[in-house]
Amino acid sequence: MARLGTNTKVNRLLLVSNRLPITLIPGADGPAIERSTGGLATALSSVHGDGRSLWFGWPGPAGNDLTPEFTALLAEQHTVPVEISAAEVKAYYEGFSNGVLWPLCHYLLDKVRLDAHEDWEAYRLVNERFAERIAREWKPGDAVWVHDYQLALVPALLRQRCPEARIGFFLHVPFPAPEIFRILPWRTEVLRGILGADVVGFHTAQYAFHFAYACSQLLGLELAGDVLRDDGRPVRVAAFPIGIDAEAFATRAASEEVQRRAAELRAGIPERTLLVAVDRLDYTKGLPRRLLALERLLTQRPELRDKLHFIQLAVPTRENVDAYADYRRTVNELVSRVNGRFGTPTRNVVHLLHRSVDPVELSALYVAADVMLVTPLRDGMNLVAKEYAASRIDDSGVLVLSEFAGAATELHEALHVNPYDLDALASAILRAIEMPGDERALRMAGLRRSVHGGSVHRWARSFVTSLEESPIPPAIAPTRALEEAAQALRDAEPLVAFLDYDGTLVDFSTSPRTATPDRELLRVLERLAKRATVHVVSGRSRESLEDFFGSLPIGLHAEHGLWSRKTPHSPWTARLPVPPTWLAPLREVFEGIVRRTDGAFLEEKSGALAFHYRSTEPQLAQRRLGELRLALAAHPASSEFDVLPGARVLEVRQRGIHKGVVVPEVLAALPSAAVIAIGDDLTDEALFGALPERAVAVRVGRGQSIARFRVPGVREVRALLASLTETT
Ligand code: ADQ
Repeated sequence: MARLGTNTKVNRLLLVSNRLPITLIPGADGPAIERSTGGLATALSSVHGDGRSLWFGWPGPAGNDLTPEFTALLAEQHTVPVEISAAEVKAYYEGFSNGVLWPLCHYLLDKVRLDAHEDWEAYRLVNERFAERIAREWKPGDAVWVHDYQLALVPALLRQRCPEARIGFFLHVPFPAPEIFRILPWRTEVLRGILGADVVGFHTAQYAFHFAYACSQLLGLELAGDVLRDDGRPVRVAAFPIGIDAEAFATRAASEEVQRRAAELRAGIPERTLLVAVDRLDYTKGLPRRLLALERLLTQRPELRDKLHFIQLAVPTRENVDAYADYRRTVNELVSRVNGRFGTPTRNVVHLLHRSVDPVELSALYVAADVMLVTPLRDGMNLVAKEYAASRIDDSGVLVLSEFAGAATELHEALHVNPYDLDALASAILRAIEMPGDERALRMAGLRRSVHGGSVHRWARSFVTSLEESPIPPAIAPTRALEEAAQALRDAEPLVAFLDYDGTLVDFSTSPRTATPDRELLRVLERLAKRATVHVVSGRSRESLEDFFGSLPIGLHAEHGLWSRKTPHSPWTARLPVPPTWLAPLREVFEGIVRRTDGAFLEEKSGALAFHYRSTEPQLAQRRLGELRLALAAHPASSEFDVLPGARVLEVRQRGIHKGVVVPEVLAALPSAAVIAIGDDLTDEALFGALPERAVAVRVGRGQSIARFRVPGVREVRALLASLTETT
């Protein structure tokens, strides 16, 4: 696949975005299409258009009622329409995507609509429709690349339908700090949605870190290098900063037409310094503060009023969202205020052009501008900053750039500024105006090097390469072999079942206290106990297990086998003396560390201590873990306990205690019994390891395991257990 790199493991690339790069236009002379020249269309042009890719998205209102002519046009462009009704545009796009996720990702909390349950429903439904359409088209070997916040649920919804698909997700907006993201009532669903992907890309390493931290804090996942493990499946989380087609901007800037237009523009404002800003009229782009800073500068330096000319190009956007209409009013009022104070009868200082311009006009503005003001309050990347730099082919011009734009992490030679600090912003504008020519040239040369180095084509290819290199997730649907093994067990006599509890018989819940067995589970176990010897082997305390299963005729083993109660009403017995002598002194060590670790807590069992840190900031957690490990290694009784890392927990347990200790004891009384064992995490591997050769070991989920069989989740475990009690 030439345009997708040299790797031929990927067959086709399925691109997915809210809008298609074309809009269908019904007309009196027949149907037509309008091609989008927007950022995403340009960005993906290097991987779309050679016939080996398909693009899924909404082609505009005409796509909801396709004529045969439109269908043919769409197919010709290698696009697949996904219809979105007018009501859904309101709820899914304007209400949830742009009314909730957009302001949240840009840290503008006062604009987030939290009472958006109906809009969330529409968001979920439209995401399902996308997943459905893609699944219908997906074939083994195809890779899928989903774009942006409107479609955050698609990766997981698609993974349910096509477990073996390679799926990538790219977020074009910032991923906010976890403390901000946590506000979202649907935070878990959104994270889980994105985690359906194999590769998750962001513009900066900081956004990637925020995402990984949110997954750790809210879902208990751990980052190793740049990989998060979700149920054993690796999810690569990395920065892929988007670029522009710098060559194309440079060539257009040099063209005669652009040079002429730029010269005309300059001729109209002789002797003046031209300041330019180009934005969508979006409240994240910081237009009001830019105008306020200009007002402050002109107040401090009134002589500049005859020397400055500011063109603010603002493309109308999302005009049906309330916050945008208010914003437009604010901007208009500020422009009038500044012009009212500093304009002259013949000339205004600020010129607000409320429209989109064609590429030649845009390039002419870039070429003519002495100073470019890119001062968003928050921006995923910001392409305007890069386009300006690429257009300054004579190394002139100054870029004033917000430190809250992703582009600031790459464009070091710009004048970085905090747009919330009006004095700093006013000083940065002044410094740009007065910057000596040699400093301008030095800085601009650096900026141009940087934008030519990271082209948009390289961006698209590096993401696709990363996707191609991701391993194909193994299928974990119950197999025929497992069905046959279960069939054999159904007829076997006697039968012994060793069962883990959390993650195996019940789903994990955020609080261990709420993961109680439901009626269906109790019924399944009760029936199973009539035809098999059942043992629940868990890391939980005796009290919890007694509480859950005390009335059932089954064996219970608590704290990973330290305690056992083989039949109901018999006493619990411990395998080793409890509490161990090291428990009290180590508790003090643990408590000392927990006190200094926000979000961490200590769990104490009769023969074990556990340091839980899932709500702790990851770097702090790593530091404290280091301290704890050192203290444990140096402890005089260190040969009497094992240190066991788990999912965001470090446990210290009596040496020699693990789930496997239960197996020989139970089987001593039933040496030739058929055996089944089911578990979902690392501690269950010890159980599997102690089983006789003939046993049927079943791992829940995708994690590494020595078990011969797998099932995807709790539902399938229960079905498997129920099937063992069916009479043939
Ligand atoms: P946007 O928020 O749209 O993109 P930006 O990156 O600046 O922001 O891209 C805007 C594009 O529109 C630029 O290519 C620019 O040339 C063009 N444009 C703006 N005003 C125009 C006008 N008046 N006339 C013509 N063209 C105009 C989102 C994220 C960004 C991220 C991009 C890409 O919000 O942070 O950089 O996606 O990932």
